[in-house]
Amino acid sequence: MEKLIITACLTGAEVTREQQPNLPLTPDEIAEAAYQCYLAGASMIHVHARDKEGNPTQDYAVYKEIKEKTEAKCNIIFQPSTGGATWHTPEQRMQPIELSPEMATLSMGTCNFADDVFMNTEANIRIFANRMNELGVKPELECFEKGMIDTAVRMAKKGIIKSPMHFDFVLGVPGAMGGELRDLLYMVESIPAGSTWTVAGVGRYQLPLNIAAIMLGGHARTGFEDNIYYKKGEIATSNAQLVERVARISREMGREVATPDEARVILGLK
Ligand code: KMH
Ligand code: ZN
Repeated sequence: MEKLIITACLTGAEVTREQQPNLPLTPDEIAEAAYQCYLAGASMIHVHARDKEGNPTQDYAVYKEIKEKTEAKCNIIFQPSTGGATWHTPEQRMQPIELSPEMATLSMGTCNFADDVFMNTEANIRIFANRMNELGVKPELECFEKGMIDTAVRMAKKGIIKSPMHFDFVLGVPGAMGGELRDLLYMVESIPAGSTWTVAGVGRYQLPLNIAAIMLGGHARTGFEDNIYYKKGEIATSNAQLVERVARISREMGREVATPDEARVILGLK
């Protein structure tokens, strides 16, 4: 089996310091959290920027600062969000693509997102994908529902999305697909042969779905964007604590953890 790629989703757009006192918010804090996750076994970071007040921002300059500060510390793969927060405009959301990162997220459809709607029209998905193609940015295809996989496959047939595709199944968002094992299996069975995939389980689904990914040959996303607890009732002390556990379990199950350069090969980034 391929080595495991662990993605650390460090901050997200929704979590607050009140909920998670160890949440990294400033570029310095995010870069340091990225480095600690790298030391713990992560080969990629999924990044959401925050402004000086701690609110979600898609500002190019803030992402640039985070990218540069992270790259000064280690060679972890930098994957900015183009999802942002539900209230960001498509134009705001696209800004980090202009940094030409190796990867960026690309959400593949619209769904309810807790009390809000996460809006991704096909027209906008095409605009995001075209710009990523122009700049050589590989999309991580965020699929919150099985229909979003079907959209990706349709767009791949038209050449809008290049193959082999890399999927991220985001399971357990209130308003979208659940995070039971059968939900993951359905998603895994629905992607084209030759694709790679990772899974982001929200809340209590995070650890069980990470372990399922280790067993099934997929890859795992962990971190505060999706879950703030180490276990029920116990707030995690850092993103690295969550990464370290996934790395440890994977190694104990006989699956080694990929370095950033090994992850680049698995994902076709180099
Ligand atoms: N914050 C969510 C509304 C992504 O990063 O690409 C969208 C999200 C997806 O987190
Ligand atoms: Zn995100």
